[in-house]
Amino acid sequence: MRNHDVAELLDKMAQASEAAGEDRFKVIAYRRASTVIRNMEQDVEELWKQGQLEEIKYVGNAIAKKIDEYLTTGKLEALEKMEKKVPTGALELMKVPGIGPKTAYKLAQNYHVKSVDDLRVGLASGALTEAVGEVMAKRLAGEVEKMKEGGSRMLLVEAFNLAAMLVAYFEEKGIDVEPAGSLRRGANTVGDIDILTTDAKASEAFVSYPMVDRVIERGPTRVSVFLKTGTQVDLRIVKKDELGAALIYFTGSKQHNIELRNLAIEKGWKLNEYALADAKTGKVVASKTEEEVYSKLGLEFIPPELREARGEVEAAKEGKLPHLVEVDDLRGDLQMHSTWSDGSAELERMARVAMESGYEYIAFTDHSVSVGIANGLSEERFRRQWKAIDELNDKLKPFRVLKAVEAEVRSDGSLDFDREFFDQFDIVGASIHQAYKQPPEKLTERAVMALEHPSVDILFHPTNRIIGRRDGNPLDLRKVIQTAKDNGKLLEIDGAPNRLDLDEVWAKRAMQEGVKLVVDSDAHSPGELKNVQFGIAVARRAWLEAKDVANTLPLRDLLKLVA
Ligand code: DGT
Ligand code: CA
Ligand code: CA
Ligand code: ZN
Repeated sequence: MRNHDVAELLDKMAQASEAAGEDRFKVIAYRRASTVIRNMEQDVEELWKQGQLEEIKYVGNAIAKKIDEYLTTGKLEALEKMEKKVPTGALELMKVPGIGPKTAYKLAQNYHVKSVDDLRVGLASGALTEAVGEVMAKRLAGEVEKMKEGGSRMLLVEAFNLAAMLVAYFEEKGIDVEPAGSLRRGANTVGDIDILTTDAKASEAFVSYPMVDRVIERGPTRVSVFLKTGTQVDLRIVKKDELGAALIYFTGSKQHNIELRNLAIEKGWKLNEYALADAKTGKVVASKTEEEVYSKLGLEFIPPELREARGEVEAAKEGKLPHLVEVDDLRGDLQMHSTWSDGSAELERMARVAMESGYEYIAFTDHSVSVGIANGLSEERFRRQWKAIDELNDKLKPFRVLKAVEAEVRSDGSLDFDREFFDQFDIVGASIHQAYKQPPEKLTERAVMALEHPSVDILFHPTNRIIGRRDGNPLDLRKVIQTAKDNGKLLEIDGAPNRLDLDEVWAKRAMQEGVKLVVDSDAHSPGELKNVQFGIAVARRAWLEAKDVANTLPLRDLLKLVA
């Protein structure tokens, strides 16, 4: 799905037009179209292929042409031209709340402020007080500080894709690099990308990477750049003998490192990015591999996803770390959509791709009728779909396509069909999309009603959060978990990269309560089937083992579980 890319492109058009002093309505038009495309469930690429771009709300002829150019060529000439009119740095400055296009232009053009870092320095030294005025200078200093702390983080999938391209680029040049930081820990969002190498050639190769926008810093052991996406990437060049210690250090988390360091101190050693060494003599105890360092500290190897100071050091000491679930443990995927509702691919294409990825079964969970915007299915249309699924199953045997549904939990907690109809599905999932602004008690009641409904097997993406856009519904998740437990129902970890819902904290709690989870892709196109890997990252960060995840079961056992 390229919706995110296209939305970003339109945002950039909006920004560049704004900074270049273009007509205000144009700017608004780009923003509106961007918002719609970012949030819609249909695949923009699919609409484009069908020549239906202008069917999208707020996409007129002019914007449709730009999207077409971008999807055809991967570029947009108008944007490139526009960006040339804008002084370097102005776009980055506009990311600071309080800096509009005029101020950005002035700072970049007349005061040589080319980045947020320049701005920070300029504000701190008082050099920019005249330019923006005293009150504004104070306010901006505060904003810049806030941005440093978090600000714009990317989704795990974005960091993953950028890092994969970088790794491939280095590989082509015969240079080995290892991702570290929050990306390696599989965090939901990533601030910047950290990579490690032992190859000194990497520095030169890195600064000539075509996607680099600006080199922030270049030293013998550290090179930092901004990519054209605005992403910061930090490359560290470390000694071969010190790779293990460096990997631990730069994988973090900071809090995990602190716990390790304290453990080292207890043993009369010190631990830093170079080595675990004797505190007095400096003699190296371990440094080459992570395994050695952990082992000398008396710990089992701790998988990166667990390195969050959530009890993993204690568990590793006692040899009680979980044997974490892996993508390969999954035998099927229990949430995906086809062209019957809002997916972009036919049943058969989705099924074949799933089959090739090694699954034994999948479930199509097209929406039920009350989700009008997602083309939800009536009973009549489901019956027809079942026929198609029966035929497909004959064709793809022994692979099994399950009949399922993503049943909307309506605003009063009821579902679209009666029990008799539901019982003809193999699996029934329930979701709350509509009326999510109800008060917390009402939302909780709806989730509880769904889980108590005799036909429902799974509660999909329980909080309905969209990362970066809206927080999860303020449900009483303790009560939801308790209800799932009491009724033997499943809770989902939805692997769609902007959902990752349940999150790791609640998924772990559900597991500790004995509730089983399912990890799904929620794919709306074949390419999205591999999004289960991000759901698995959440599952691992939640300490889940294969036995805690229902779709690791062989089909027969799974069907028993949901019977
Ligand atoms: P992010 O980029 O905000 O998503 O999170 P991280 O965890 O990737 O953090 P980052 O990029 O600032 O640093 C990467 C790792 O390097 C971090 O997880 C631990 C280590 N590290 C960085 N700075 C420090 C520090 O001041 N103290 C300690 N103990 N470790 C640090
Ligand atoms: Ca990082
Ligand atoms: Ca970093
Ligand atoms: Zn859904």
